[in-house]
Amino acid sequence: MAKPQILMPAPLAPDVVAALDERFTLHRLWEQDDRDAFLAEVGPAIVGMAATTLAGRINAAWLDRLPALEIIASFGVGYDNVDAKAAAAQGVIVTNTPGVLDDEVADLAVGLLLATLRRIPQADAFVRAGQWPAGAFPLSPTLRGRRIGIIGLGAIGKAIARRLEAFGVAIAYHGRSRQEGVAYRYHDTPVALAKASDVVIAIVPGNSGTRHLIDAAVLEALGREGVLINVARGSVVDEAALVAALQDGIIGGAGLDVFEDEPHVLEALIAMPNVVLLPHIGSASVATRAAMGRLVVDNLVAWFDGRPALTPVPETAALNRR
Ligand code: NAP
Ligand code: 8YV
Repeated sequence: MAKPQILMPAPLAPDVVAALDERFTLHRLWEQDDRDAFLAEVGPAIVGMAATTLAGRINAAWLDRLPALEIIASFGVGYDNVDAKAAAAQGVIVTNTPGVLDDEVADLAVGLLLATLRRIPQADAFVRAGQWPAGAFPLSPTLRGRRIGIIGLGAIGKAIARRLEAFGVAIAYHGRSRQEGVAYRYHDTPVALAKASDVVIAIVPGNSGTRHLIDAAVLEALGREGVLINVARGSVVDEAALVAALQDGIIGGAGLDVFEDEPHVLEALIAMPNVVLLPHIGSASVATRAAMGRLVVDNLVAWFDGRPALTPVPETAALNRR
């Protein structure tokens, strides 16, 4: 029997490519000189896709070129790189990679928080620049006594909160609704949470409902000593308002793993001494990226073995029947 034909628009890790090569006929779009001509030729036979954020957004225009498509297996728990509603409308299942990266991203979020408050990267640069013999590194702000507000108390938000409990800090949260059985204090708006917090950590999905959820008003409410940590998506924070708030002393600092125009970071942010900048590495350990890659493969294998996909996104869950 002919193997199902899978399209990979942009490269995933070599072990993912190898696993898909073994089980499917894999088309590597990024290797094609004339991608339009290639898609016109193989598009009608494609039944599955292995997607990453590197491929740009998989939208209705993509779906039109792949009329036999059944499933898009996306690499990452956030799936803002795929128009899941358009996929659902065309009967295409979308899967993501939840569950296998929660602890890794939560570790990074806590590390970024400490790095931002205690100025760890700046202290490292100070030693390397040979400045220590000339005098001590300036004293930093502290995590002690801080109230932490988490925007998005989902799987990763809860993993962050569990870690922060061990640091002895007060924790509160905001989401669209209060969660049953959660002991942390709930605030029904981001502004109310920011007012009651000294640090705000964003860990919501990026979508039209969360775009610029953290705006000038939230930053104003966070206050002069306040710190923003964004490990969610760049679109969640109004970056222009953030730059203004940092420049004008409206908040005290920020730790950012994600940006509005990745991989481009505003020069204004790069120039600021009270900001720690990371290149979207929340899940980026060898082990966790491998687990995410395996889940991409496992979703495709399950579906083409005639079983339901393992981790469909909510928008397409109703289609996941075999
Ligand atoms: P999740 O379990 O689905 O949790 C998402 C949380 O966000 C839920 O608690 C949800 O609560 C809340 N939320 C959703 N829409 C909201 C809105 N409009 N306003 C306020 N809260 C809202 O997702 P997760 O696995 O924790 O991942 C969260 C996101 O983190 C991903 O989608 C991705 O964008 C980002 N992420 C980043 C990295 C990185 O490398 N930096 C790595 C992994 C994930 P309610 O439903 O109660 O509102
Ligand atoms: C990935 C992420 O780096 O899972 C997510 O939502 O942001 C990260 O784990 C990213 O999706 C890979 O492209």
